[in-house]
Amino acid sequence: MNRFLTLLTACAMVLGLTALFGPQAVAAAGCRVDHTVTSRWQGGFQAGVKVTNLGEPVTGWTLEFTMPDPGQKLVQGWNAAWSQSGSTVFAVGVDPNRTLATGTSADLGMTGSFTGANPEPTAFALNGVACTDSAEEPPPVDPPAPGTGTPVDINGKLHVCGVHLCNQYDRPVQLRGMSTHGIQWFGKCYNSASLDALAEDWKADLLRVAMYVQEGGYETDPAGFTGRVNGLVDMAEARGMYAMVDFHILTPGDPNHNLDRAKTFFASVAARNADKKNVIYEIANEPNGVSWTAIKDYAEQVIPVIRAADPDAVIVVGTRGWSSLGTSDGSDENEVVNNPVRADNIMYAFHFYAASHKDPYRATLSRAASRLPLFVTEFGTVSATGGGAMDRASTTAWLDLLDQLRIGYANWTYSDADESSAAFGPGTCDGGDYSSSGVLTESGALIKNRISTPDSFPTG
Ligand code: IDC
Repeated sequence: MNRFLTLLTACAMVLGLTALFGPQAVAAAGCRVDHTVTSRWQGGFQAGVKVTNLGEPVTGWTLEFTMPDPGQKLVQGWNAAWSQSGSTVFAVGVDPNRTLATGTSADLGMTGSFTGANPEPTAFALNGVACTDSAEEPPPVDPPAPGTGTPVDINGKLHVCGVHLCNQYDRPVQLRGMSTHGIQWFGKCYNSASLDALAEDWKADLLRVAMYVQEGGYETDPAGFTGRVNGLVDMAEARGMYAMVDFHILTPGDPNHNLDRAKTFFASVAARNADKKNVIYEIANEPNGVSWTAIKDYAEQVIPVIRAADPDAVIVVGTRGWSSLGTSDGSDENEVVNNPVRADNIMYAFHFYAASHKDPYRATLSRAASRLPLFVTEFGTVSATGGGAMDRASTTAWLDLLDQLRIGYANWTYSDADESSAAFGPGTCDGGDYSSSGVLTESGALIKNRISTPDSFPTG
């Protein structure tokens, strides 16, 4: 090859690398990868890959790795832009993972086909620098027990100030966390290991405890369910998280059907937990097929029962049309603005499922946010059935809006239910691992990414 051709080849290589890594990419000084094949089926597999940047911040980074079996093919990847060339797979960081600050991670996942015996990827490199592979390391030691610096330590007892939830410094805070699934079905998912993961890996501020009243819930064993809720309040408290006690009415949708049960339940739970700083009461999950005046009437009977035992806890009231502020019934926030519940220190619930509820619902929330204290006590990234495809664009639009308005939220669900709204793949709760990226679903990875970012709670 003459000198000109050699020079041309060298230029082409540099241009090719620039195209691959992007002009802003900086070589990472170190990285670590945790990967798990979460499921396998005939000829196919799903894997989670969590990459942690241990070096300088990188923007527009590329993670590459080898698929050792020549028959392997990338089918689909998420939380990055994925491609394959020969046996090498590339994942390029895109928003919200485009920049990886030092010490932060991106939870990626993929499905692939394979023909050989072993679909485990190997030889990971971030921007060309080899990563340590957790599969080849001894297991990590337990993180230190949480002490100061937890959400409850920093914020203390909460109260409503104007349209915001405020902390002990009278400054607005946004709590971000997860909802359990129905504790009558998924109790196995709420244990020391899973709550450690929620507090330490997810950095959640909040655990919402969904206690269904019907469907095998509270009405079948009032004392047993009251005890289980109290146990979860204590487990959240031990980890510095707020606990939202959700009286999960759903079918029938008129909360007055359960009025006596609500009074009995809340009298007991509020008396027992009155001295705690971390409890928020949610008195009616999703009223439906019922007027706002009937919901308000229920609230004005239940709230005094809670206040008698625990005078200063924040209470959240469900709203008409499955807690849509009436939107799903063709109404809007004005029915509440014009006829609010007569009580102090209360908020109103707003729920959405991102694939079903879009602009008209975002418009309601945006208007209502300057008139009413709101808490998104439940939302899903998927359709209102709890299943179907995740809607990433709509979820992102919603969460950006909630961040901007400083409205707190809890995602449905921190569970391994066999439905796309669940954060963990089926079977996760039968084992003890809630931390590997491989145990997360597509929804779980997206939500964990969002809520594990620093809170920056105001303290002055
Ligand atoms: C769904 C669960 C599903 C269960 C069903 C009936 O995901 O496993 O079979 O309830 O109990 C809500 C409700 C919440 C729903 C969820 C998804 O608050 O209970 O959970 N959803 O349908 N409102 C809108 C959606």
